[in-house]
Amino acid sequence: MDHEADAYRTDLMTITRFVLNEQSKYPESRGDFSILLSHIVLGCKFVCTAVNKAGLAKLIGLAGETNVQGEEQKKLDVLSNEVFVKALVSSGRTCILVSEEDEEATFVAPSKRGRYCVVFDPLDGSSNIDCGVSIGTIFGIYMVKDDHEPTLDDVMQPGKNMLAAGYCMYGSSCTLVLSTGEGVNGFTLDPSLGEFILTHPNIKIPKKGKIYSVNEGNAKNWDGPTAKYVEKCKFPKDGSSPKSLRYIGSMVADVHRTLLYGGIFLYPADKKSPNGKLRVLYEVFPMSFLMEQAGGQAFTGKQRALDLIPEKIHERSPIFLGSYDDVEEIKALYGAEVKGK
Ligand code: FDP
Repeated sequence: MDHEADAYRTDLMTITRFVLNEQSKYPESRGDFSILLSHIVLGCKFVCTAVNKAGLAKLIGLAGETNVQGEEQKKLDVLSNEVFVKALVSSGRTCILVSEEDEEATFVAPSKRGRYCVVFDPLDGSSNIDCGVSIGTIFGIYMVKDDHEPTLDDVMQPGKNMLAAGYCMYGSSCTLVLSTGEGVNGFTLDPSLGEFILTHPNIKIPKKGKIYSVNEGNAKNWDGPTAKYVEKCKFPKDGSSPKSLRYIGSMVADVHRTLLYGGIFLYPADKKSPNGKLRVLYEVFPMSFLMEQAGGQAFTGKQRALDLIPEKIHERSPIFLGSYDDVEEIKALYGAEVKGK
């Protein structure tokens, strides 16, 4: 890469410009989606700043869990949730919000209501906050079915009905990855401009990867196909090299690496958690949507992940997602088990 030329680049494709360009392809569009997205972007910028300051804020808070103004410090995930809920409601473009942090869905008051439903995890991987590991926000966007009073059915739709999905990773840089159903694009926050700039256009996941990513501490409780698959990754019998293991334990970071480098990310079912750990609406669906849009696959152990129809807003599902060929292998192992029964 020509870093010097890069530093003087003058034609910057910001996320706003990118989305407006996309919008201009649809003359009938009223710009509602662009407005909604600008509110999501604002939430991401706020959380990015808060995450960057978290270590410092904690040090200040050590004097007695209160900040300099004498107010009690809010936990970062609670704070992030408040920021996103307020930004989304004030956009005037949403009608139902489902957040990982809130037990019940939020129905937006009629005076501020729009046509979009947003499902999100404001700060995923939050058990990693205190040690400075990358964490992120994940979101998916649906549109209400018809002109009717919004109900929970509007969000209990299969992931394939999402209009858009994305995540923002708060890591060594702040990266927002977005798909509106026409490929996947990545934007990096330029802190001096306060703008997300297109840095990863048209992301395609390698067809096959060299990395597997799973919490192997759960291996004792895995089912046959998952155990066989991981064994194959470590001791391939076809003469290929073993895969490397990388597991951060923060979904956004593990999925981001998988998207860029290829390979497979697994959070399978096990004897203790028959539905796995990850949540369908705001973890499994958005990440599966992005994987498919990048040319990969996402599978639950039984079906294409995006075909699942959730019955509860915080439902969980096992998930295997990543490079097309790697997911094919795990599908074959589950398929063979079904045939053998
Ligand atoms: P966390 O518990 O830190 O919030 O679903 C949340 C999640 O992190 C994911 O981000 C991550 O992939 C997964 O849980 C990690 O779970 P394990 O600790 O069981 O591996």
